[in-house]
Amino acid sequence: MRGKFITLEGVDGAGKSTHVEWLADMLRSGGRRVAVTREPGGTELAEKLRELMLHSPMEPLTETLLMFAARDEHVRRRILPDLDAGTWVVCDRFTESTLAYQGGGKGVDAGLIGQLSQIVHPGLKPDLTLVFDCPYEISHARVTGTRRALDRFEREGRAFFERVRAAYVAAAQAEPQRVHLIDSTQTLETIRACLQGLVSKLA
Ligand code: Z5A
Repeated sequence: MRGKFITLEGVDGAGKSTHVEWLADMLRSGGRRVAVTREPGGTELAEKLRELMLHSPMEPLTETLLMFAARDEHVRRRILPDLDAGTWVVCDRFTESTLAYQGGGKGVDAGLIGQLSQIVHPGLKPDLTLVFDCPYEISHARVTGTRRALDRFEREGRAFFERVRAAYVAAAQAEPQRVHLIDSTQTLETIRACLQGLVSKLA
């Protein structure tokens, strides 16, 4: 049977990476084969593109096209083969990030992003998307408290952050069965109980 595709999303510092390995281990303890990966990244070339995107100034459209170039490599070389082999894939960010950051945050046309996603991953949509939601004050403090050098996205200001956050909220409202907002100001234990409940419905 095909594996399930779970993605974790949210504004920078909201806390998604904190839960990725925990989620994978929780699934493994239930007998699943699980692969953990991330975007941008997940293959050798996509990781090189990630470095460019995080640190080199570029136009929003260039950034969007590079995100999908990296995603094409990732989907074809890792995600689809794993899912087809019955492995569950837990991915730190996917196309919902492009809609939120390049679309909501930088004004790239959502229709164009939709077209690119149809070209790069037709028929592939996460079975479950977990959006870690967090107010600016808290996520910003988390990011600046854990880092020395911030990347290009983390250096954006509050207005950008609010547009990205609003795009995620809109995504959850548009597809409430598949996209779930998680209040990331809660304790790790409360968040994990919530994740466990959501994932258990996928089996
Ligand atoms: N990007 C894009 O623009 N378009 C796209 O299509 C894609 C990506 C795919 C890199 O992603 C950048 O790529 C990203 C968007 C852009 N922008 N940025 N920045 P990334 O996922 O690698 O980068 P990130 O969002 O900054 O991830 P991160 O640094 O791993 O942050 P996080 O996962 O949201 O947070 P965390 O590392 O799990 O937690 C941050 C801190 O908070 C840490 O010290 C935790 O211990 C703490 N924490 C977490 N949860 C809690 C709770 N509940 N209570 C207390 N403390 C907590």
